[in-house]
Amino acid sequence: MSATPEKSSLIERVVAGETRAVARAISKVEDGSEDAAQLMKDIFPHTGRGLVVGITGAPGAGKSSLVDKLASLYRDRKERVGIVAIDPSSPFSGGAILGDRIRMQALGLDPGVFIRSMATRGNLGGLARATVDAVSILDAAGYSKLVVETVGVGQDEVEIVKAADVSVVVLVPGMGDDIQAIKAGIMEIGDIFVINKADREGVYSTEKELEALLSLSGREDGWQPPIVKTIATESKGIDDLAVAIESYRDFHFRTNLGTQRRRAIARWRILELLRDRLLARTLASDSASDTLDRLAEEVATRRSDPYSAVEEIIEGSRHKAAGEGGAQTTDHSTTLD
Ligand SMILES: Nc1nc2c(ncn2[C@@H]2O[C@H](COP(=O)(O)OP(=O)(O)OP(=O)(O)O)[C@@H](O)[C@H]2O)c(=O)[nH]1
Ligand SMILES: [Mg+2]
Repeated sequence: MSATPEKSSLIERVVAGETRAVARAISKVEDGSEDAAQLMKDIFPHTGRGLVVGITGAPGAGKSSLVDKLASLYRDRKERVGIVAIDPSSPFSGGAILGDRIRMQALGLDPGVFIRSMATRGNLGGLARATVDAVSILDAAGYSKLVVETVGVGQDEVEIVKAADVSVVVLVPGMGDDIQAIKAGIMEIGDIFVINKADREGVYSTEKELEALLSLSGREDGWQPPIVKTIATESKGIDDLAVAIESYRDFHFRTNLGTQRRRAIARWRILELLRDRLLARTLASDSASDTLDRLAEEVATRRSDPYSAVEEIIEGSRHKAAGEGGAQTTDHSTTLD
């Protein structure tokens, strides 16, 4: 069946690049509303044109300042820029949201730039999916550069950056031990490394340390991640960053690695969605939350264990599905048993 007129007009308006429609579509995927799935199905044929740039790094490294300057550079080239920032609800970066708003205020007034924050709070695991969907919506709306900013802590956020066409990791001078600490998490996902705040002491030693680390971790694709030095606050090095981004994209086109990466991203998106859907379906009933509370209590007081608890939930939802779902589900579970 075709979509309702209301829905198809939302798609049409998104594709026409209407800001309000874009905002509404993103809210739908963020809330996980009923018609979000149909919306994303309709959006999909219009995607795949923009370049997705993921920017990650420690709290306060200057990611938003860089995004701001990079966006201005793209605007000078008459490109439309979509920015999705993951609202850092982590205690590490208090006050950042307000700072972002102020820093990006000038951009926000430009109709060629769309800025959206995604909340990490209260998003039951769906953050990565919602963010990637938001990027797809912006892509469909004709934004040719899609920038995702995220603090490089937490699995979800690393996944989000991995789903970008180009991943930029932002460091600052004098991190020393920090480099070691974050190495495990985000070093291997960086296609480009930025040493921002290059106006500060210790740029040289940070660069040397980074070079040493990078030389150890030879990449399978043969790409040598460049190190770009920037001073975001003074708009210095932003051109170099843009050049690095373009060269990585060209490298991918030339070597056909883009196909591999796209396949890996597609696989990840399917699994992410499957996980979301299965979880939502399993916890869909009114009694699910009570059951969860009861099982949590049982595990906490050691009357049960987490494995048995999960088995009980799965059994429960299977029986429910068999009861409601008619012949097909029943047949299926019969063959399984
Ligand atoms: N000295 C100096 N300060 C900078 C530079 N870039 C950014 N800053 C400052 O560093 C602070 C943090 O910058 P943001 O751009 O908010 O950093 P962020 O990485 O987005 O921070 P979170 O989103 O909170 O993780 C601000 O006070 C900026 O003005 C730089 O190149 N040199
Ligand atoms: Mg920021």
